[in-house]
Amino acid sequence: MPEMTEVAIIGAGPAGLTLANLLQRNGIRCVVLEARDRSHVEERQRAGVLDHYGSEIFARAGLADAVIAGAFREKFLELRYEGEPHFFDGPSHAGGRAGVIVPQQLLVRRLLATFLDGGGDLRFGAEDVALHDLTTTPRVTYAGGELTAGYVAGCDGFHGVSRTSIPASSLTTYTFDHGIGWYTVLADAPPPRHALMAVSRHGFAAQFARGPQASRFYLEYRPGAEDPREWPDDYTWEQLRLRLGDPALPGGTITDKEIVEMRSFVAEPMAYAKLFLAGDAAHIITPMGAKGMNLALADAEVLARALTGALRGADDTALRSYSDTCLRRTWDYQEFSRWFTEMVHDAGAQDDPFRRRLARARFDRLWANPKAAEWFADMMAGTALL
Ligand code: RFL
Repeated sequence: MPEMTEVAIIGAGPAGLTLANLLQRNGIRCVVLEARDRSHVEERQRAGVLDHYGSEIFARAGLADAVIAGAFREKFLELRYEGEPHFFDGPSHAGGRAGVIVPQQLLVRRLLATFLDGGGDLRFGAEDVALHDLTTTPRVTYAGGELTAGYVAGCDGFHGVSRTSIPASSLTTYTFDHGIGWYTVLADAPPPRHALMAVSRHGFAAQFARGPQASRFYLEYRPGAEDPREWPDDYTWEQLRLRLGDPALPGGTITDKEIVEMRSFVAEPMAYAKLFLAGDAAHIITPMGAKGMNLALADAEVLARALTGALRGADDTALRSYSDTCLRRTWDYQEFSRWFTEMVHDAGAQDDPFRRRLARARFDRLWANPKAAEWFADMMAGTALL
């Protein structure tokens, strides 16, 4: 006989673990199936910014102390234009609201510990997950077991099995290639005083804190014309100094190198029968604007509330509108991410003076027009939809 649970959650990333914790607090039984082992999940370095809306999700659930204790609040974003600094004071334009720096792996580690300490059922190394009978009584099989569940939450990222279990005829997908490439390196190098993005005729670059002695850098590159994975580290540092306009930028050991696909993707609807997609399983967004992880958390909160209503209140209204609710925020953030991407990349475009001037106008508006500044600060804080 297969085991029974109320909600089967596929994937223990930010979306799956947030959902698991919120359901646990609402007294809903759930089982999390994670393909990888615990150390892999806990070590995966990716996002670093929890926006104001994201941190409020944990505050609302009484999880702030467990999950975001010690995180420091971001005040300024430095937008450096050909070496000239411009400081954007987000909190002062967004009623004091701002994001906090929380490395994704720390968030994941804390969510994992909180769920397990509360008696949560999380199965690592659950390979070959397959979903069956989604329109009747969902069944989930995996190497070593089988579950039946009232509902399935597909939180298994872009390459997971959940989205691909939906018949193609029931899904519309949108993909957009931003036509640029990003190379990211993690380095044992002192973090910047403020989150830093630099517009330069040599290409875009950015630097973000990833701990007291660690920075994540991003460098634009031309896909197809160059492969930055072949760049010697010295050349990477030379490019960073040039683009950040900081010849004295201290170097350090580069501990990780990755290509970030500057691609956006949305699957609609985010639900099929008793399967609900959350996070990267349903949408991916460029890192510009730092919304990927935050969208995953926002989906998880909406889904937790909707599942609780259906399972405890016998009211599936919120579950039926789950996809529409989450897609509104998803498209809003996709547009914001694209707007931001154009502003900081086109501003350095050597080959297109018209686009370059448009991007500069977009940039200047943030300092010249308080309403534009307010909108930008609200989008950064994740509070524009409130
Ligand atoms: P995740 O984090 O991919 O987690 C999915 C989990 O599902 C597991 N899994 C499976 N489990 C069972 N069966 C299967 N068949 C499975 N297939 C997969 C995986 O092992 C994994 O544990 O998705 P989730 O939870 O939706 O969270 C999404 C976020 O991780 C993602 O949006 C962000 O990391 C994106 N992102 C950033 N977001 C931000 O908000 N701010 C940032 O600054 C930021 N920087 C980044 C990023 C993503 C990056 N990469 C590499 C994609 C920087 C980078 C470099």
